[in-house]
Amino acid sequence: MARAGVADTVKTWANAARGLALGRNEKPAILPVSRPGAPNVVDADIPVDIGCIKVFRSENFPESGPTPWLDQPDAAETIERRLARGELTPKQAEMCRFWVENGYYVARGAVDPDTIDAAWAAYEAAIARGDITLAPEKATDDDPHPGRYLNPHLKVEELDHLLEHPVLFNFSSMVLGRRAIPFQTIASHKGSQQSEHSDSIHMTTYPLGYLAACWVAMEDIHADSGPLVYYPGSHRLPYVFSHDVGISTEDFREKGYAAYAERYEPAIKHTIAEHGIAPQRFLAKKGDVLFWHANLLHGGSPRNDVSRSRKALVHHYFAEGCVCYHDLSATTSAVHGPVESLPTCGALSPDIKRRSQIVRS
Ligand SMILES: O=C(O)CCC(=O)C(=O)O
Ligand SMILES: [Fe+2]
Repeated sequence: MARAGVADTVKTWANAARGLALGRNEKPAILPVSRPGAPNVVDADIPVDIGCIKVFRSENFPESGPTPWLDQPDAAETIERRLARGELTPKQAEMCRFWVENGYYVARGAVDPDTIDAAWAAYEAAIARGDITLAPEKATDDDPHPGRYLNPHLKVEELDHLLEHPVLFNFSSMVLGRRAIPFQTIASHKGSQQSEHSDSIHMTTYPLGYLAACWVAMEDIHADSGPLVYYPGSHRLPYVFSHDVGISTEDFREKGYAAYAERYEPAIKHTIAEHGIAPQRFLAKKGDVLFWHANLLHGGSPRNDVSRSRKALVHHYFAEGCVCYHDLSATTSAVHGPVESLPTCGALSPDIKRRSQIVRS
């Protein structure tokens, strides 16, 4: 996208953002129809025999649709058509239009404070019991807060229930256009200070774009705690994968995240500067939620005051009917179980034309 395009969009939609909110009483989005009896089938225009993919990196998959409905060139018309048919409420249509342009959405007060407090207390109790052990991950010697924890919902029932919270699940399903399936959760006591990135290099889908994330503020977020930052409109820039920035499978195996810090992070900083996209900070109140698109650039801003906590819970959902893997580490996602159980995509189709198109790498 041209430099002016993204910058103009950002200005236009910064105003529109005010006043848009998904209240608790908002009618949930109409769920996409899921095909009964076919939960493990990959819905891609180009069939791929997943069993033949030996290295799960984006360059080993074909460029295939379908593109998520809100990323398609006719998204605006589709939204109006669904609105006219009563499949979307006027408010949901407004959210979808905002998503198309900006790649994020802020839902103020989406989760009620009592639910938040109960979920966080249960997380702390699991830590106190020793069910969960947090690494110190000290940013400075005097950093009093512990590190992040991956997939706490597998240990804490209250966090597991939050994955099905109607606002979080329905919004994610609405923008994905398919049923949202939990991919991963992350709980944190403090700011991540993570460099800007798109989640798609870490959590990748085939076909591309079927990931949606939400960040739930588990307390009021102070400006000096290192709030989440995001770059409106950046989701419309091209996806950048390991291959695009010269990180080979061996590079990651040998150097790990040093290879990512060396090649990927500077490339993304360069892209942001080149397109002149201004960051926004998520200065949330407890229970506010920020949703973002699979390719929206975001990160953790510097923690100006390390004594301040920044309690948050992130959900990453993928959509039913896609393959999930990790481009950077070239591994399949645990959500699929062992590789042998990965869905084949058209490989068993009775349609010979479809079978002959199967890509084998
Ligand atoms: O919480 C943060 O600062 C960043 C989180 C993030 O990038 C993610 O969970 O995808
Ligand atoms: Fe992220």
